[in-house]
Amino acid sequence: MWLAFFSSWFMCMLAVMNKDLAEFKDPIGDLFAGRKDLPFQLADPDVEFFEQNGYLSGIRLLDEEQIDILRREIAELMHPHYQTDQRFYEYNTNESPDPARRLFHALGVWRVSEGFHDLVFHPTIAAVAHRLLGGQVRFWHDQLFVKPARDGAVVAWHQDYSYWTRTKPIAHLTCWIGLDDSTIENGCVHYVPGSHKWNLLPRTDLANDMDAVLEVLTDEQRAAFKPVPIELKAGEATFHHPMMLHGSYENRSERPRRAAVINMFRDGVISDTDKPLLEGVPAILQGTKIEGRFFPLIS
Ligand SMILES: O=C(O)CCC(=O)C(=O)O
Repeated sequence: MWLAFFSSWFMCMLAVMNKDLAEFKDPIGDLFAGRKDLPFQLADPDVEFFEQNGYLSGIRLLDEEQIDILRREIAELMHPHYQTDQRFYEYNTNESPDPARRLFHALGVWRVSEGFHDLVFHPTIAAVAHRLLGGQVRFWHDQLFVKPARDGAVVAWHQDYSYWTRTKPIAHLTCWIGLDDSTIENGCVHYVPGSHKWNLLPRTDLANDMDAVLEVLTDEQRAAFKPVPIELKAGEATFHHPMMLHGSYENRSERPRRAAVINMFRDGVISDTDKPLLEGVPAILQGTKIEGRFFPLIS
């Protein structure tokens, strides 16, 4: 009898543990509930800076307690038993081809873990995105990037839209959130200011040769290739344009560099393929607006 009880309890726990949090189109808890009477507002010079340079950084999103909760969830999410979990759109324990240099990279975390689910609906992210995109905003997908201490791999120079050409028009935005202080030494993100006005560059391996894409730059682009490091305190965010050329070098420090990313687009963006837009998500026919429970409105 005990065995039967234990096994039905265990199955029940498994069902709860494997719940798809995409069913919730609003925050589940109140971890990131902002003050409704005092919504975050960008100043006009910030918007002008973004339009000119393609990024805006140093926006505080998280306090110590929130960072702590998300760090604990990351530690759990990195357990290899998640490798076969169908809720992830992608799950790479190491995206680098070099086993000595590690980059943990996962997409779809919001469907698995409550803190990361609710982060999608963070009121400051929604307010900034609404202003920069000039309209209502939908969640596209999330990402976790973890570079362990000392041996983190690079994230090669790339434009996010080179991964998203199956959606159009270009009306996307990325919010990168540091869960550790990110510095030049531990592999912070670098941007090439102004590169969001360049043409679409080809896609190269994400965690292999840092400079692979530079070979195709025009002379003019090469002259303008002046990367700036985006050093941030844990809990601060940086937003960038989908055509911004960016990347990050290896982690040479004694501490990890963990980051969460929320990718978004303006409501009205359509699918440009009949194939699933994300692994395991029902296809949205080419020419049809992207919406539904996997792409909730966040502002
Ligand atoms: O975390 C990193 O180093 C890279 C992040 C990135 O490529 C992105 O946010 O689009």
